[in-house]
Order: sequence, then C-alpha cells, then structure tokens
Amino acid sequence: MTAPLDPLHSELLHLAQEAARQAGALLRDGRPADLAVAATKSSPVDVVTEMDLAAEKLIVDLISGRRPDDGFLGEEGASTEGTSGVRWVIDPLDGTVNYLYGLPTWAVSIAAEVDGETVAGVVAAPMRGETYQAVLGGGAWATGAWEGERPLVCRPPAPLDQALVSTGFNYVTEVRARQAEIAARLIPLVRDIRRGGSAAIDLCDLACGRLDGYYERGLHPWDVAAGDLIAREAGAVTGGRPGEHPSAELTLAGTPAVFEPLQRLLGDFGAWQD
Ligand code: 2AM
Ligand code: CA
Repeated sequence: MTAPLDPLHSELLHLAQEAARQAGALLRDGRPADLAVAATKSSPVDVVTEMDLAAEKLIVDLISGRRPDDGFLGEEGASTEGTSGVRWVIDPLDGTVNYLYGLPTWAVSIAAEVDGETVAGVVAAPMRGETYQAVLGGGAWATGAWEGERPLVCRPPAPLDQALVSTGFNYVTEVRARQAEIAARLIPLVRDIRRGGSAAIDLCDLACGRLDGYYERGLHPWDVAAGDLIAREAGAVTGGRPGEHPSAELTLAGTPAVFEPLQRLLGDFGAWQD
C-alpha cells in the first residue's frame, strides 16, 4: 500500500474483514457433515438457505451494531437505505452449489460503498484458507496460511489464444444452454476455460494471477461488488458490455491485454443478446 488510507475506508475495511471472518467460520464450522450426502435428496437446499440466512444475519448484526446508520443490500434480503452514505453489499455465501457438495470454492463477499462507489472489498474463502481484500486506491492483497500479506497483481499480458478464461452458467436451463453454445465457440480460441462456481472467487483468482479472464451473465451486484474492486486494484480491467460497468447482462474482467479482445469476441458471438 502506498498512500495512507482514508480513515473511513480503513474503518470499513476492518469491519468487513471481521464480519467476513466470523461469517466464514460460521459457514465452515456449521456445515452439517452429511450435507454432501443430503445433496442427493430434495431437502438440502433448505439447509444451505438456513446457513445463508444465518451468515447474512451475523454480518448485518455485527456491522449495524457498530454503524447503525449504514444501508445494506444482501442476497438474502437485507435491503435498507441508511442515512450515512455508506452501503454494504453482501453475498453471505457465494458458490452455494460448491458449498452444498463440499467443494472448497465458496466465499463470503462483503463490499462497502460510499456514495455509490465501492471503497473496500473483502472475499473470504475459508476452505482455501485465503482471504482477498482491497481498498480503493490502496491496492489488493491476500492473507492466508503464509506469514503476513501478499500483494495481488494480475498476470502479465498474454494473447487471447494463450488465455485461461473462467466463466459460469446460469441456474435457468435455457440460459445455461445458450451460455454453453458461446463457451463452445470460445474454447478453440483460448488456452482453456474453467468453471469455478463462485463469481467472487473467480474475480479474486484473476487478481491473484491465476486466470487471464472471466465472464458471466446473470450475476447480481452482491456476487461481484467486492471481487470487482479486488480485481481492479490488482491491475485487472473490469466492465460489462462495451463502455458499461458490470451488469446482469455481462460481467467481464481480464488482464489489460485480454479484456478488450475477449469483450470483442463475446460481442461477435452475441453473448449479451438473448
Ligand atoms: P450463488 O452461489 O450465491 O448463487 C456461479 O456461476 C456464480 O453465479 C455464483 O457466484 C452464483 O452465486 C452466481 N449466481 C447468482 N445468481 C445466479 C443465477 N441466477 N444463475 C446462476 N448463477 C448465479
Ligand atoms: Ca452469489
């Protein structure tokens, strides 16, 4: 980190870190051991929903206890305006299907906005033993099993045909089928594709230099708010359709070399036309 942090941004970061750590521990330690087996039955979704709700409640209670005038937008229904100019955008459990099956790629994602701009973001991935964080203008870094912090820097430039690109598929069958067609056209033109299952972690993997690009349709603000800042602070470019911010139509992120060619290609494929 270079310039000293704005004290408000620093306060919001520390609160996000604490909330993400506690919610991550709740999800990790509270996950029923037989959840993977229960995944074959019809009830497990409810178990996951209960964990989602409990994690969001923990986060909102902790933050509003300290900062009662802030607003909230959460996947599990938190939605208040607030009066302080600060709004928290929360995905208490991103990568729900991975969590259900016992795969490690799930995360707690917490972003803090001031007057509509994300200023701090934390993505905690407890089963990876890693947490990714960023402050606007203050860089991105990870903490984990190693000593101290690691600054995050996205990969050096690679041509698109050497790019490892992650994506995701919607829960709605017809939308998934269309996305699969686009992915099938992309595969011969890139190094390979990945499907991690957590938008927040995909964006952080881009920040870590573990991917060259990422795109997905059908995301919500809470899936991307923290990861978007972390990716940008690590030197990645993020956006949506040309000239736009990430949206439900398209969330796209890449190293500076990969972003534009990937955006152009997805446009040629009609990726954001229904
Ligand atoms: P979730 O795990 O919180 O549902 C998977 O491709 C990524 O997309 C995950 O981050 C998942 O978040 C997110 N996602 C959100 N809404 C989705 C939807 N309607 N269909 C598919 N994925 C969705
Ligand atoms: Ca999510």
